[in-house]
Amino acid sequence: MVLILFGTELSPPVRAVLLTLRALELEHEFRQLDLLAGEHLEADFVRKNPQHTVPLLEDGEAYIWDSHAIIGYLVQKYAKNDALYPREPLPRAICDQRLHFESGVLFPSFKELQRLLFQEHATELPKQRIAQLHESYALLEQFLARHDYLAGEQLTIADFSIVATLSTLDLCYAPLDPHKYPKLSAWLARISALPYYEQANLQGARRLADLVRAKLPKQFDKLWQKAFEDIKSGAGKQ
Ligand SMILES: N[C@@H](CCC(=O)N[C@@H](CS)C(=O)NCC(=O)O)C(=O)O
Repeated sequence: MVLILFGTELSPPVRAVLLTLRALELEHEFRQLDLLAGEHLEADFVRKNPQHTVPLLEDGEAYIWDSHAIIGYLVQKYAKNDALYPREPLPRAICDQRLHFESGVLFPSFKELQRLLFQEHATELPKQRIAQLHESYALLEQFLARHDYLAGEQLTIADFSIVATLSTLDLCYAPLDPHKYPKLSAWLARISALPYYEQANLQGARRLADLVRAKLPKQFDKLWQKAFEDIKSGAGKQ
């Protein structure tokens, strides 16, 4: 039975699932939904997921939603080993803590910015919302203090969950300053080197950044001027 993923590549949590599917080399069908056109509110989709969020995974008779539940399920059910979602209590707890951080802290900041821009049609980003993103970046920098990956010395689904949102925030709302967040920048480069990263995550993040740029041309250019200056001055080189 082929797994069916409902969503859009514009959505970070959908891309966290795409990264996991690709890492596990699982065959799947990707059914695209246009959220801006309200396709996730249509009766057929709401019957499958009353919370009408994407991603939604269909596996045989089962419908599973929330990216964190989906990616944990995929590893537990289909992976050849538990490396991507450790079974030992302490490594599992650390991985879960990072997943909850994405769900409870990082993603809500992103979703609020999206709401302001695409529903309230804000023409400027509130400073305090951007400051909140930097608080999250600083915490992630600390999570990476002693290890190369977010939950330890090996890649886990916590990296997939957080990279999908973080890379989107970096491209759309708050470019990551490699001077300020050297470990986080190096981690992003490390994950970006995965062979499936560009297709499973970067393409969608770039597509969303184009939409954000069209909404906020002035602010976007200011954000990016700073990022380009950093690049020109050699900041971020490892
Ligand atoms: N915590 C959820 C968040 C899912 C979510 O809010 N997705 C957004 C797209 S990025 C969505 O479906 N928005 C439509 C809605 O909330 O009705 C997850 O990780 O799956």
